[in-house]
Amino acid sequence: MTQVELPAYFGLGSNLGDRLGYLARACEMMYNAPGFARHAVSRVYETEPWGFANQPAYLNCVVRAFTDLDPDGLLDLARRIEGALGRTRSAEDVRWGPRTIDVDILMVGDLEVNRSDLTIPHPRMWERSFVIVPLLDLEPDMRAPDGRSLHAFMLDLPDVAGVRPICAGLQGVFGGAENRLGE
Ligand code: A4P
Ligand code: MG
Repeated sequence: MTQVELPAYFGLGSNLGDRLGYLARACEMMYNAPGFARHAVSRVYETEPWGFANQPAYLNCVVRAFTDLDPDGLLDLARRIEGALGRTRSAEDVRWGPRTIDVDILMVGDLEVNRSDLTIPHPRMWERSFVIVPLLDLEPDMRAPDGRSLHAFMLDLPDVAGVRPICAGLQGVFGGAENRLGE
């Protein structure tokens, strides 16, 4: 059976250590992972912390890649990247607290997943300027769930002024070439 390739969007965030280096290494791992093709990445933004204010500023970006992986394959990749880049989890962790790298699966085509360990689309993505602003770099024609253009939707987000582009640099990690599925 031929697998259908869907566009998958990942939100990457880092607010500890070499933040740009962690984002670049996460992109590199996505580029080298089997089952993905045609990677693209937004600009990198410095963003005010969301959810838990008393922590350093984040760098955020959004990656799009076409994939034939199923939701478990995507979650496994996200966890492998977090593990490889020194993300630790413990019972004392503050919710929405600091981390070397966070990999959230935002959307995968029109797929809907509602499980205890995985929700797609990511349930909080539409509240977050640090997701919507970079997503707009990749998908200027996308519509928000309320039918408005993503641009109009973004302008009404309360903390949009706290999201500032710092560089356009990470597309180079993808070599400018297409990475074919399964190769
Ligand atoms: N999980 C369920 N659905 C998903 C999904 N769509 N993608 C489960 C990825 N994981 C998903 O994740 C805990 C578990 O959620 C995963 O193991 C997986 O089984 P987590 O990263 O500890 O996140 P969380 O506590 O569930 O919350 P949430 O809402 O995902 O928080 P974030 O996004 O991880 O929050 N401020 C700025 N400016 N920029 C940021 O990047 N990030 C956070 C972290 C807080 N504030 C921020 C930022
Ligand atoms: Mg997360």
